[in-house]
Amino acid sequence: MMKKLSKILLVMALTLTVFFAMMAVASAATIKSVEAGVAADAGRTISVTVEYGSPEAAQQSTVLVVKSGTALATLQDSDIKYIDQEAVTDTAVTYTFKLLEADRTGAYDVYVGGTGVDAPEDTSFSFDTKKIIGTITVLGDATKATAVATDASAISVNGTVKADGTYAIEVGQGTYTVVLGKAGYLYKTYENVAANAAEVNLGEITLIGGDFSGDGVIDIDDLNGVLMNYKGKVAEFDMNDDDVVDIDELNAVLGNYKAEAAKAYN
Ligand SMILES: [Ca+2]
Ligand SMILES: [Ca+2]
Repeated sequence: MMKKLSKILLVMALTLTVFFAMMAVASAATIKSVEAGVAADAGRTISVTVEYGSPEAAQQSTVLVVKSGTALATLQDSDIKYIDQEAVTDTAVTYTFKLLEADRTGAYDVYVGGTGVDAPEDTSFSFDTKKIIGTITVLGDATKATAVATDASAISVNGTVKADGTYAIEVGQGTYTVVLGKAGYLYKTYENVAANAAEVNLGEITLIGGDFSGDGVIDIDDLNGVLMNYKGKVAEFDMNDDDVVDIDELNAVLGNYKAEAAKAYN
């Protein structure tokens, strides 16, 4: 980890040196093309091709990628999404790279330069945002339901659930595990959801009530919880948001007793 950080700091220092050097010698650098999401894993592979006036004019080429709007003057380590340097042996240099999975949405600025370049040239690219949508049916306030998409790197994106139960999770292109839930209900899991279209609709699901402990099974813990809080105003055990733990909750536990999240929705 420290080694990696040191390397980043070293490349940063080199880059800043290059940026300063650019001001001293005048020459031309042109970003010929920036292509984002052209490969099989579209949305992650970026290709930046830079053309220089001559190989001698830009002995070192540098490319820096940051989120759009990042101020270079106050650049932090965490702002750097990609940075690299190449020796220029031709007039064109192509960088092909991937961003982290967490950085698959939104717009980015690309800066290129080199020794012998008068000013860093910049351009930008953006990834398409995909939407995972559907409808959650629950008793009471649907806006208290949750819709979360998690990628292979365990990075999660929270969606929004409207009062009518419709939800939308905005993600970058990729494959996700989507979990829908609400306090007092068995969560519903969708595995391997491929977000590869503008909208991916998971359809309507009615959540099964009675899991107040949130452990994915409706059992004695949930029954005891409802009985101990019976006629109480305890939000944790109130699945229909009527401000009382009563027959509704008891019926849900008894009616769905022994139901498990992993099987109940199949
Ligand atoms: Ca439970
Ligand atoms: Ca209630």
